[in-house]
Amino acid sequence: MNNITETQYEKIVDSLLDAEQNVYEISNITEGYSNFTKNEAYFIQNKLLKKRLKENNTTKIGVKLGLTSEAKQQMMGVEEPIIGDLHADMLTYEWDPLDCFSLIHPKIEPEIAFFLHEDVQGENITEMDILQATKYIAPAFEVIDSRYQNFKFTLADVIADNCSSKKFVVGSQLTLPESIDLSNIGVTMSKNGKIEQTGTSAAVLSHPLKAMAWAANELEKRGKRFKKGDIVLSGAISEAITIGSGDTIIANFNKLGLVSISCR
Ligand code: OOG
Ligand code: MG
Repeated sequence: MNNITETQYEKIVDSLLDAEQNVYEISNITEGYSNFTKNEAYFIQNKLLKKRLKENNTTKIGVKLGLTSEAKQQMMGVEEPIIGDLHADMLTYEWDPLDCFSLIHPKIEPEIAFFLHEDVQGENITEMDILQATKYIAPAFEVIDSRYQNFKFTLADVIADNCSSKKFVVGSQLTLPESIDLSNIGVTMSKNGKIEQTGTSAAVLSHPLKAMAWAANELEKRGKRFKKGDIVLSGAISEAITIGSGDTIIANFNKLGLVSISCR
């Protein structure tokens, strides 16, 4: 334990929020505080989210899972995913170009979004429980924009930074979750007409519903939960790609349709 004082926690939160708001990179928090635990990281994340809601005058509209793909976990040397919140001011629309000048070093990744029409609560939440609570699924993009230098961080750093979340876009085609096999949805992601990444939903903890059930149980342990009305991003299906001004990115999901965004 680092025995971080209340004042130090506040300084950390302020530095993360200021980096996001004023678009610059900061050093990893773990450089100043070694042996930073996962619990301390979620404690900072909670404080950051509370302050962000207030300063940006926004609301929580969902949850994001991260590092659900084995490839990403291996890269980070971790064995479990991470969870953050989505705020209303992070939602952007396909027809509204993304302002890349307000972003630090953005990357984009394809994900399956879940729209929940019931709270998910209780012990040992199953994939079936998630399916029941899901009204629709849709193709989505997450724009991640780590506040850390060169997009480099430890697990504790990225959790504290609300898991690099910045923006997200949901495609307009909605699908009933029970109408398709979610275990193997192929995705191709192109930038300016050239395919840059391909993947399958099997990369998301072998099945997105498994990732969702894991997250619901993990949230429960920390006094949070999936709520009726939440949009949940279930984790990247392929590696993220760098985006910048002038780029148009399209992801084509087998059976689920398309999602696209342009950057100005
Ligand atoms: C961490 C966030 C990862 C995902 O879907 O795997 C994430 C990062 O790579 O910056 O959002
Ligand atoms: Mg993501």
